[in-house]
Amino acid sequence: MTLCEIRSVDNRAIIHLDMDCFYAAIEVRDRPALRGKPVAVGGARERRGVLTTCNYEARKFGVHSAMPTFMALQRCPHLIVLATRFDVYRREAAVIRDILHRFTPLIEPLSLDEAYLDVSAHPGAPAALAHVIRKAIFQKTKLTASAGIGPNKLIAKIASEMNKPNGQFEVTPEQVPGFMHRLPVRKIWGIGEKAERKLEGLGVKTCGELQHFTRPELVDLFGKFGLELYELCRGLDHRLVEPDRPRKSLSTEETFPLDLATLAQCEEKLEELFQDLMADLAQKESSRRISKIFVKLKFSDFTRTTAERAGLAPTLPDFRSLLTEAFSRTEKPVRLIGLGVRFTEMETAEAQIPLL
Ligand code: TTP
Ligand code: MG
Repeated sequence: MTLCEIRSVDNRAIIHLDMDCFYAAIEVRDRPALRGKPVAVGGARERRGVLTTCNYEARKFGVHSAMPTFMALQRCPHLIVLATRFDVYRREAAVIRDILHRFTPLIEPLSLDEAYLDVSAHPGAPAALAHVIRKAIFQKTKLTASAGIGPNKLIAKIASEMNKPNGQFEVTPEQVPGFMHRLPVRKIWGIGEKAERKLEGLGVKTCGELQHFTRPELVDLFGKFGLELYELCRGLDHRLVEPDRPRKSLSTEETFPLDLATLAQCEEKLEELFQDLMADLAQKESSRRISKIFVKLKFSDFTRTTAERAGLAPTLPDFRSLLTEAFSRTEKPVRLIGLGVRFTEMETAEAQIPLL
């Protein structure tokens, strides 16, 4: 058990962070002439496209994600519909992820633009911290984010919608009963349209009203989920933030336009690849312990070999010796060289210690 898990699971400091109209915000940022205009991102009307999202100006017209583009244009004839640029969104998401990692290693991404952060171990007040995080994201990306702060994932996620866009909302543990009392049942994950209608038929609209049901009654209505619902409608959620698994290795590689016929030619390329790997390592995984280094070769006939050894340091001479070993196995012309390191498997507790 990690130190973090010793804390009560019901009283943690969780931030749910959600970028505002993420794809659309990126497009508007990159095309300042579009600022203030209704903008959506998705497939063209002519190709029976669907919108992935739209900005808040477009939402005023009733346009929303997953809406067919032709329908969106009926509601908002001036809507500007742009094609998606996933590579740009992914790059931006990685920049944001790096910013979040400055504050806690306990980050659970939900999608490209959404994540839970467990900041229980952080000395600062969680709402102030959410503010600092949002500001850091804006300074770096010129994109706004909204945040919800609460004692668990359920509350934090619901709270992040309360002051969207570019806002945040905190529900302290003391405020949970009042917050849940008024909350529409639909806000609870697991309650979809069908369940909402079922409850409405029983005269139940808010979580406060749902709290009058006993566990067996809820099981009768919703099966096993009824037991969870009994807790959720009281604002209790025992799910922990589950961080992404740390990467096991990091590598860099290059495919050459002309095959390298000799070891000397391969060695010439080694230094540049080595510098790339070192720069990447410093930026992304500066504090991880390295267990092995390796050199991978792909040959002109598309066969491949990897020379790998434990206990070697990631130095140029050590990579050179692995290159020699790999090359001498076949001496075939080389079309690709890859250099990499493998990390020691980290214990979760070890990953968390720096913040405690
Ligand atoms: P969301 O966070 O759901 O939406 P959003 O960021 O556009 O708007 P909000 O301000 O309400 O948070 O989704 C994030 C991105 O995921 C969104 O920009 C586009 C993409 N997406 C789809 O591709 N299809 C969908 O149906 C939805 C909902 C989102
Ligand atoms: Mg979003």
